[in-house]
Amino acid sequence: MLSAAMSYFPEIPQIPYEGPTSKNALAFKHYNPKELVEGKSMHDHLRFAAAYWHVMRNGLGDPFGAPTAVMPWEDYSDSLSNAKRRADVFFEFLGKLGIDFWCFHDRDVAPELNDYKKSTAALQEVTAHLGQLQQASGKKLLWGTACLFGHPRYSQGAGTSPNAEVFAYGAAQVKAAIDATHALGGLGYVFWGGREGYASLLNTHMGRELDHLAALLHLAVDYKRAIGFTGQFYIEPKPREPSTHQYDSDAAACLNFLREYDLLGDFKLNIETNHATLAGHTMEHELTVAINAGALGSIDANQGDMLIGWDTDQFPTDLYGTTKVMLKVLEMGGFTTGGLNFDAKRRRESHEPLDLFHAHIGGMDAFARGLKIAAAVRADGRLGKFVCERYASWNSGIGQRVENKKATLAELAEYVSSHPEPVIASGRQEMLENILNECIC
Ligand code: XUL
Ligand code: CO
Repeated sequence: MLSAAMSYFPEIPQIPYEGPTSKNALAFKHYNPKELVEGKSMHDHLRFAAAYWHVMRNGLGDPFGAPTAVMPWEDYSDSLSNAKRRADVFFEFLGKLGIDFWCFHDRDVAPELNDYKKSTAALQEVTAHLGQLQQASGKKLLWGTACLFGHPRYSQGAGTSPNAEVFAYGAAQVKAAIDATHALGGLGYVFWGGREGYASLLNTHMGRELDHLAALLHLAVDYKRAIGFTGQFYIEPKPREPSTHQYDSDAAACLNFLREYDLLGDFKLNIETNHATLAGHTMEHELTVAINAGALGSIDANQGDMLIGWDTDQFPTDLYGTTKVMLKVLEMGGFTTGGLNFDAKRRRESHEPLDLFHAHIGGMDAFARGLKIAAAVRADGRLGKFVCERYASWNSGIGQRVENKKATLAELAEYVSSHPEPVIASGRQEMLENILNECIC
């Protein structure tokens, strides 16, 4: 365990809030955890989490070049001492930024040893160490997950593998990852279908694969109940990358799958910004689809690069983006089990440990501003009022009868026959965009 005097980031102070006029790169300009917004602290609205896989395990390699990240604490071995030291580094990192939640994959925190029993024993040992670090720091696990996409055995899927033994291996790995999450008091558990999809229908039985994926999720629900794990299960939609066709391609596809297989009562969605844009949607579209189904659970906060077109997992800096996300979160009444997990990595050129801090400070400030702007939009009230008035014709008369399922087609024909041509009001999109810009100050 890390001794109090020892530091892996000796040059980095505890990151303070200094306000919008500060020029200190290692200070928050907008994220003031105790500041109240709509009567609740920023800390409790935003529930920031850091992703273990990006902070501790992402070497920043790309398809054309070697990893660049400088990690002075690493000996790059699969040893448990290396894994535990990494955990110490991560918790110092969380402490200095004031990030109180974290997320992990089983193989981020403990090594894959190409042997289920050995890998699981390693995970259990590192989990015990992580539990001590949580206890000492008060940090909480937002969610855990199993990496069912990295190892070659999963190259053709895990829950959707054509090979039943691979399915069994994936299920066994899910069991061990749920156990670790449960042991750490995790508030949730995510299923991202990393390779749950296909590249060609020439070799794929789509119907059987979907049935098997649902079977895996039902087995996980049964297990969760059996061991008394009360964390929320989430599915994380994403199209393409890695499979050409992912079964969980967007929020609507996931909701349809969950309904079809009678899983909707046990799952919510974990929506990620860069996944939404890869699906050809905006993030607020995906959030709205999830909210409408009562199924928005958590958010993987990042942003993509529209010029590159793959999952670049960049830190969120776009204030329109963070504002629109926070408008949806406020509209929903805030997170319950979920939060804002920075599923984001530095650019390959930002290879120094210091850049980890700049990246998270920027993301936290961008969301703090988004929260303040969203609250200002709601206090201003013009956008909300406009939408209410736009749909006012549904509140009485023929509109109300349709909404209440009282009207008949014959009645509507009679209504139209005895009324003049409808006059539709302007949607005023540009005026509303101007109002949003007025609130961004
Ligand atoms: C991949 C992705 C994953 C999930 C967890 O694009 O977002 O990191 O969040 O497996
Ligand atoms: Co993600």
